[in-house]
Amino acid sequence: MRDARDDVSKVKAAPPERSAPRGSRVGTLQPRQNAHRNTFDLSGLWDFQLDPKDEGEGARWFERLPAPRAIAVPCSWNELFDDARDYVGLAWYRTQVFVPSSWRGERVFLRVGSANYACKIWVNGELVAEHLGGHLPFAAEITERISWTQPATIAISVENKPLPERVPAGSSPAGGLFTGIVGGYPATTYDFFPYAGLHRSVIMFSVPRTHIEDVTVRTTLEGSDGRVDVSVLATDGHSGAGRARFGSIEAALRFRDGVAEVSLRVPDVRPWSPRDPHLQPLVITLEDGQRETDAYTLDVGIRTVEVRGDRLLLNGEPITLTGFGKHEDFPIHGRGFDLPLLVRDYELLRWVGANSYRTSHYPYSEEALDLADRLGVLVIDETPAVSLNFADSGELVARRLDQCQRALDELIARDKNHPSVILWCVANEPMAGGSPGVGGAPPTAVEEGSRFFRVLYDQVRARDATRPVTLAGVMGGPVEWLSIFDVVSINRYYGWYVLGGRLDAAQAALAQELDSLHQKLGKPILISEFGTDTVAGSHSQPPEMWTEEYQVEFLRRYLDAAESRPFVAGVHVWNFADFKTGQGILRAAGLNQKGVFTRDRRPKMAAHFLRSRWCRT
Ligand code: BDP
Repeated sequence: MRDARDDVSKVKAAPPERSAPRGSRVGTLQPRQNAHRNTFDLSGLWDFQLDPKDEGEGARWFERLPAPRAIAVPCSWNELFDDARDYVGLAWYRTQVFVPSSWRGERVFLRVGSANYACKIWVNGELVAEHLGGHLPFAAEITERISWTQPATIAISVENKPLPERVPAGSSPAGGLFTGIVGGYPATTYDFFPYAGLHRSVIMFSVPRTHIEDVTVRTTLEGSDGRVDVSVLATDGHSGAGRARFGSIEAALRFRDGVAEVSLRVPDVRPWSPRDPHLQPLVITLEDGQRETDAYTLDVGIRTVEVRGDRLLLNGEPITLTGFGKHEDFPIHGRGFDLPLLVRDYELLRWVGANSYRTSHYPYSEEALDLADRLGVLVIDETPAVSLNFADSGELVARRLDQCQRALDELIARDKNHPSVILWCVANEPMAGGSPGVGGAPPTAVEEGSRFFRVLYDQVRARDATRPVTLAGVMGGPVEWLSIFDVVSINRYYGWYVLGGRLDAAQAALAQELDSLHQKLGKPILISEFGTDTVAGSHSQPPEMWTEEYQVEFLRRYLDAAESRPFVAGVHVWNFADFKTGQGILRAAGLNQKGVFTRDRRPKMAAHFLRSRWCRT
């Protein structure tokens, strides 16, 4: 047997990984096309080459790839080429493109929506950006790198090594739930396929020299009025004027050191809610004398979210979440951005009567949140921190904390203005030891985890005090960690991983745990995961595990237990659709089959059952 300590000592020797400096706002705002700004989506066929010997940088592959093949961007590389499916290492993307000549005189940026995991960008042979972590955007200014008479050569390297110090950790010396047994190969610490590549669009965009760099909107309700607090950050310490326009309400902005703040009162407000997802454009402009020099428009929904006692309130009224944990996952595309799938998924959420979902286990695309805003779907926005293990060395834990903090900053910066985002979720199923509830955890692991999550909780509240915060806890995990958060989210599998086949006993165990958690913590509880693997088309009477009947009966028990307890703020079935995992003896055909829809979105019996329960009102 290999000694886990070997891995830890290797980590100690490695230099810390680099990424963009924390706090950088470049590329935070979603690029827009308007009278002052331009966008140029570079989606399409790019050159691509795997670099298993890590020779590309030395051999200047950022100029020319020696033996490229064509790849689709955006897309995971894994299901496009047989030799890339389980590939671990570095891979290169390259394209050439003319920057539109009408952009001369503007500032030009390149923005990558999501590159999983470590990424470097070169423009015309110069390294312009480095970033760590999939799922969140980053950008680099390339104005000075452009030759207006030649096409720009853009090269992007993406590397996906399952290193233990990353988040999510590709491997964990202490082991964990999904190491070995569940998702055997490729080995991961989590239960989904480790897709890699350029997962979202690469966009070139231009903005005026002095421009709006960030906008933060906070909304409140005061009687029948709404209030929209707007904070605008402009570049270069701008100290001129601007304007905020929201319907018929207009206010002047006076910038000092690049910052302007204004509070807009909206009489007879029409609050944003799932029933009435009312959005209205907020237009921010910069002015130079009478001339408008930049503009940025944001759709704003006025609403409040808060926890009071053991209730979760939306616009001051208790809300019960119905919905799912999801994945960004589809055949061929893998985790690559898929707009038709996104639209279809929202249609199915509406059909089944779901009002919400969690972005398990990483941030989803910006378009997913734009659509949620428009359709009135409530989103629990989760970071990539899945399966943190506090039995690993202090050194590893410290390095993961750094990654978690970066990801949280980037996530909140990106998503803070979406009315659909009602809760931040800082982690999924952290563990104090190899297997939850089995013991063997170092005595300090729970304490260390508490310190870790306190830091993350405080960080979220410092960045955004308008939304409650949660953590999705594993079965048997420490209650101390749950107690730090505003909403107690629990993933529970009574009737599947434990008490399999014994649904009465499972329901009793769930009820008992819900009541005791409520008594201990007095906070709203969300059942953030519960589900059974179900082979579509497999039936039995009486219900047996893996059949469609069993999935229905299992879900019925959980819904009944939740509905009779007003402190249960919601139920999120695991999972919306079947999704790809590694290969292993618990994942037939390399799929987690807990979906109520199949991977290609055909309803199982459970989808009809949920519809009958959730569409009653
Ligand atoms: C939970 C995890 C989730 C898994 C699920 C399962 O949060 O990622 O896919 O269980 O086992 O432990 O199906």
